[in-house]
This record gives sequence, C-alpha cells and structure tokens, in this order.
Amino acid sequence: MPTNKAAVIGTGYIGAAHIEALARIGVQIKAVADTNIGNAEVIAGRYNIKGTYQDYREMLENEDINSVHICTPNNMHYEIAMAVVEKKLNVLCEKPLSLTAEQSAALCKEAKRNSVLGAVNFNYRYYPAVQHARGLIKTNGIGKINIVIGNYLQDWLLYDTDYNWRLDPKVGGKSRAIADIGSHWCDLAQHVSGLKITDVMADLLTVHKERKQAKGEMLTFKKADADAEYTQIPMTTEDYGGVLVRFENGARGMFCASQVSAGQKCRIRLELYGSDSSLSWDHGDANSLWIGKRDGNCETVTKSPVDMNEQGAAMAHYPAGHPEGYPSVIKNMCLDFYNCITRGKESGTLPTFEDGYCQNRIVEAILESSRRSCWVRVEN
Ligand code: SOE
Repeated sequence: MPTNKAAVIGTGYIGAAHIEALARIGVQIKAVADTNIGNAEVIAGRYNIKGTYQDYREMLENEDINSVHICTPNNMHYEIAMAVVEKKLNVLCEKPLSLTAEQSAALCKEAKRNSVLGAVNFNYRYYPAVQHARGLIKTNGIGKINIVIGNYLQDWLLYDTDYNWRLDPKVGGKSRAIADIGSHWCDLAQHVSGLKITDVMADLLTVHKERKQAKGEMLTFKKADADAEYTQIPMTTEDYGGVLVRFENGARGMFCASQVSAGQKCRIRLELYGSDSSLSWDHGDANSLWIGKRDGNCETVTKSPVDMNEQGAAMAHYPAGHPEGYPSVIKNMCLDFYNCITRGKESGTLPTFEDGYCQNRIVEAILESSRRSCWVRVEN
C-alpha cells in the first residue's frame, strides 16, 4: 500500500499495537505524537519513524499524511478526531469514538461533509472464527436468531490499589466497565448477528467506592508498586454491569461486563442460539468456533485459510494449526481500513464512525436504565 502515509497520536500500549500492525502491512508511518515525548521518541526509534511531536496540531500542520490513528485517552478523541477530519484526513480512532453520543453524531456529520473515512477500533470483529460465524449467519446457517448471550470479563481492576486514567470520569467517561469493554460485546453481538440492539435493562455495580491512586503514571494492565504512596479517590463509574438486551427481530439476550473478576484477563464470549443451531466463540480459544446441534454431532471449526468460509478465510493469514491472535486482529483491522481508503468504499466489516456513535447511544441507554431501574429504548 505505497500511497498511504500515516501518523499515530498516542504511543501507550494500544498506540504501540497500531504501529506494529502498520509496520506489518507496510503502511508508511511518517510521524508519531505524544504529550510524553520520551515515549514517542523511543517508539519512533524502534520503527525508524522520522517525525516526533509533543503537540499533535503541529504534526497535522507539518506532515504529508493521509491518515491518522488516534490512540490517546478517551477525553481527547473528540477534539483530535474533529481536527483530523477538518483537515480532510482519514481517521482510525480508538473506542469510544467520543465521550457522548452528541459528540459522536457531530463527528459522523463532519467526516461525511469532508468525504473522509472514519473508523473505530472494535477489533474483536477481526478474528477469523468471528467472521466465519458472521458468514454462517448471513447465509441463514443457524436459522432465526432467538437468543444472544455472553460476557466480557477482566481482572485488572480487582483491587482498590488498581488505578488508571480510565477510572477518572473526566478522562475515561461517565461509564467504565460498560463503555470500555461492554461496548466491544455489544458491537460484536450486533456485527455477527446483523441485528441492532433496541432496548436495554441494566444493573450496575461499583465494587470499590474509593480507590487508591498511586503517585506517577499507571498504565492499563500494570500493577502498582508495592511501596507506592497513595491518594484516596472516590469512584463514580461501574466495575460491573449486567444487562438484559432486546434485538430488532424480537430476539432476547443478556451480557455482563466486569473488570473485577479474578483470573479473567480478557474473556469476551459470544453465544448465539438460532432456530436450527447455535454458535459459540470465546476469546480464550479465539481460533475456534463451536457449532451446536440438537440432532447429530456438534462441531468445532478451527481457523484455516482454506477450510473456513469466505469471510473467515479472509482474516486468516497462516496455515491451520498456526494460531493467530490479538496483534493479528489489529493488523486485520488496519488492512481493512486502508483497503477501504484505496477502494473508496466501505467493506461491511469495518467498524465505522456510525458504529462508534451507535455504541455511545447504547452506553447512554444503559446508564439511564440503571439510574431509573427500567427498560430504556436505544435511539436508532
Ligand atoms: C482495558 O480494559 C482494555 O484495554 C480496553 O480498553 C480495550 O478496548 C480491550 O480490548 C482490552 O482492555
């Protein structure tokens, strides 16, 4: 892809994953920006990237690029994405697209007005087994979908000494477990089933009403230093959310999102029950898809670029028996994004700004449902 020239803003753990993916697919990275210029310089050195900036605006002024990856904390997404689309550059933004549905609606409008492609990193779509499931459903492989259930569980916020910018509502947003990881589940459920979530009924819990913030920067998934000095911080965002959901075809479902489930590191699981058969995918065994049958034997489809259906095979780059994991799905997403730019049209797999906006509306409906203890309709 010689014509694409990218810049990456934010060089924390997910920024580094984008940079690695771009290097793998051969998109030229012209510059990186980070308020922590030391981080930007280290990663630029590793990948031989020429431009390093502390101020992303300066980078947008100076660099000859056609795309920008936004990998900063959540509260920066809106301002940066707006600046990028106003410069008529394509943008791949980390989730959430912005902190509110109102801001995301404005971004969708502005991206359209400037004829640029806007995408949001709902990366779990890009596992071969997930796309195989979507392909099966598209060809009516499991019959009418009646039930969709699952969860997304983590444990990196189990202790009250676990702290990070995501816990500050001004930086991370008003919702945490639901917006940070529940949104991945909702996106996956909608993308694979092809059905929109129309109503939600939620029950949220903040396990730690206060947390101890250690001095200095704490990266996501990192443990606090045992000798650290702490400040006590009141918590307003949820550690856990249980949500009943209804889909546009009348299907029912439920999911829970938790960041305080010991032993569960990154456990996203989706189960779909149709009138003919069932599908189950679990991130813990990401290269497999279980197909459940009432009559005859159940099957497990394993990742294979030759034996999977067209949608699954398109995401598999190594032979069967060679697992493809998290870095490969970021790579698949970047490939999809740049192919869409080159072809000048969306692929159907790419999570767009519209999908990011949709997740803001679901998250806001979930917060309202929990506040009012009732079913809330998602604006669609
Ligand atoms: C932290 O909970 C986090 O990094 C999320 O922000 C990501 O979206 C998820 O994929 C992994 O966990």
